[in-house]
Amino acid sequence: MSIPLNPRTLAFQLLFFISYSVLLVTSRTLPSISIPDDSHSNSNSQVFIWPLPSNFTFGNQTLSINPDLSLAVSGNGGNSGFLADAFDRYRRIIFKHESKLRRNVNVAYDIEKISVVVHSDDQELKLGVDESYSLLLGKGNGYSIVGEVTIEANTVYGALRGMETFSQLCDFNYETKTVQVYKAPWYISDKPKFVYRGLMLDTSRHYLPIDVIKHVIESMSYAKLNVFHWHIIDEESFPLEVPTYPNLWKGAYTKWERYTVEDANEIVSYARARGINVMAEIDVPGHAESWGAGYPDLWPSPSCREPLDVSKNSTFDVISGILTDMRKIFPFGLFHLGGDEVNTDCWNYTPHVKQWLHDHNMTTKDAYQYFVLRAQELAISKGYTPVNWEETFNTFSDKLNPRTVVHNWLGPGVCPKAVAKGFKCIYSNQGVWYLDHLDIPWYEYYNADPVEGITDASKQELVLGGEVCMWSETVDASNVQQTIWPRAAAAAERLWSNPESTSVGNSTSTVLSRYQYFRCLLTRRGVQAAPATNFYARRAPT
Ligand code: CP6
Repeated sequence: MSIPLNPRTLAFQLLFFISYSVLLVTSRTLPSISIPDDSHSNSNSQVFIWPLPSNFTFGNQTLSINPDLSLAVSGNGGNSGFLADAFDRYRRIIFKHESKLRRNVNVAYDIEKISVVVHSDDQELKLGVDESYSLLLGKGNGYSIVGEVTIEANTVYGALRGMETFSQLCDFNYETKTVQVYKAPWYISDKPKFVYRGLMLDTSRHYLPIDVIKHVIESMSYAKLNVFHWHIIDEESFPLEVPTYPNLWKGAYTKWERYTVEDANEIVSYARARGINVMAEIDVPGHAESWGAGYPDLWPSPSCREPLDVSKNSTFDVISGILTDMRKIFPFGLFHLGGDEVNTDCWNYTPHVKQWLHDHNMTTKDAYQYFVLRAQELAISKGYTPVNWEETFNTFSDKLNPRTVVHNWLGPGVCPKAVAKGFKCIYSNQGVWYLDHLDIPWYEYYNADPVEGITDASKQELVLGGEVCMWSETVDASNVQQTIWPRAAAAAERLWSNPESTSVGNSTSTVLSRYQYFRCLLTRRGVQAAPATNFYARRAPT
């Protein structure tokens, strides 16, 4: 045995000594750990885990996994079906080749069991929930309990991320007909860079069936994204059932293209099982024409159908009723109130609104601010933290509720300004993270920096993370997945790993081949991800 001289490696391995001591408390006697001669740390050798873990070492063993791999959960957080369900999903992924597997009773497998240790029994999913985990996978020699892979996490959500990583290490070997892990032993200690790693989906321009939404959410979990921003409603259609105002979904395209409350509940619990928060959006006062199909009074007039009528209290009663209903469906702390692209011109041309503006001594800009702030107060009164598109900040920043999360989209500039004023910010610069812009190549997604232009560390912390946006004017069930993937994955690695290198174009970079590998992983898992680039994928790595 020899100890590598690299101090960083050494520190990391010490870390594992410590986590081993913790493990000792919860499990049985462990052999004393020894450091392999052949371990590599973040070295130039290719590592096909996406997004890349923050810390890892690996070796050069190939280990086989028993197709009847068993799960043992322990720790305070081990007493629920949550991880058993997750493991069942991952089992289906890892042993997808079940029918081709060679099951031989005489074969001894290297890895028989997955042990998951979860320290906290708090299963509340919220922004900033601890998603860190460590993963040990090896055989004998003190790498791990013999014949086990161990995942240790503070929360079930960290354990989920660890299971995802484990599933990415597993590979079906077509010669031996077994599932194998290459480059063992693995020591991984991982945590996300940003707490908010989102994907927005618009279900107003084109309706998306529940199963398609679920498939998008499932695929998000492969890239460790954790916020599904559901832009449910827009000017074109109002597909959601709102019990308090049952005519609102008359604004749906057809009676079939609608989401019931049960559908929405199902989306939320499906996402939660994958560690994904659902942030709903009710975009006001612009982008809301469809509301008037059921309640025409919300329109200032038949010829002025948006922004919503600012002059009537009943407009805010409807918003309040919607938010009360939403609170029962969407437990996530953030709620998106839109506020983007508001053209107030026709308020001025509508006599009763013009009169109201005059009576209140307001310009249309004042009224826009009044509308947004009143909607924010309603959201806050229901227990939500409001999120608004950046125009609200750009137009009246000093007046926004200080709890507002500013959602960037119009280029790179707003987060530095927002955090300088103490606001939290989400980065979605349309120049690099708008998925409907088909001409943005993957490396622009990869190279984007949510904290660009912010040098002060305490200000950088106000950038919660970022989100890629899938507006659906040109996508529906037929092409949504291949428009999202694989480019959303490039942003996902930026948000999870935030690798120092942004030079994906240079010849020593391993990012492109890792990216292509992840794209293939998506397609193997049934996600219709588009080809990564305009040339062919390289030969599969071994
Ligand atoms: N819908 C809503 C949209 C867009 C926005 N809000 C949008 C604007 C410009 C581009 C893409 C999408 N379609 N409600 C902006 C936040 Cl290029």
